[in-house]
Amino acid sequence: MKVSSAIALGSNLGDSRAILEAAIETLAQTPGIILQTKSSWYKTKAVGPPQPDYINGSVILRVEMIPQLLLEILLKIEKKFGRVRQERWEPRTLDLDLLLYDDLILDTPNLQIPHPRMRERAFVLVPLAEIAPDWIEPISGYAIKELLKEVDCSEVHLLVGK
Ligand code: PH2
Ligand code: MG
Ligand code: MG
Repeated sequence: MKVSSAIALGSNLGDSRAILEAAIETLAQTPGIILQTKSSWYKTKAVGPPQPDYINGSVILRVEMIPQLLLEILLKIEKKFGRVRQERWEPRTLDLDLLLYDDLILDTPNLQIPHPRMRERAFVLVPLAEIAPDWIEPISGYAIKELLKEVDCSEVHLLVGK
C-alpha cells in the first residue's frame, strides 16, 4: 500500500542548490519511493544561532515503506551528500526532515511525526503550502495553508525557476 509523505529539504553549506537537486534525484531513484511533487526553492534566513542563509524546499513522495525505514533512507542520503553531525543547529550540506506521513501521529525517541517544529517554521510551511495546502497537520487539525497564516514569512524568498 502506498501512502503520501512530505519531506522538508534544506542546505546552507556547499553548492546548496546542486546538492538539493541531487538529493531529490536520489530519492526518486530509491526503490519503494515515487517522487510526486516538488516545490520551488526558497532562500531563507537561518532560524537559530547566526549562520549562512538556507535554501529550503519540500517534496511529496508516494512511499511503500514504514516511516522508520523512510527515516533511515533520508539519513543515508544526508550522509551521502556530506552531512556531518556534530552539534545541533550547525550549518549543513543537506537536511532531510520527515514532516508528514499520511495522517499518522508517531512519538518515538528517534522519530516524531508530524515533525514537532513544523507548525512554527515559515521555511517549512511556505514550500509545503505551495504543493500541499490542504494537507491537515494531524496534531493541530489545521491545514498547512491555515498554519501558514500564523507565521512570519518575511524572511522566506522565492528563488526564480524551479
Ligand atoms: N534548519 C534548522 C535550523 N534553522 N533555518 C532555516 N532558514 N532553514 C532551515 O532548514 C533550518 C534553519 C535545523 O534543522
Ligand atoms: Mg531540520
Ligand atoms: Mg534534520
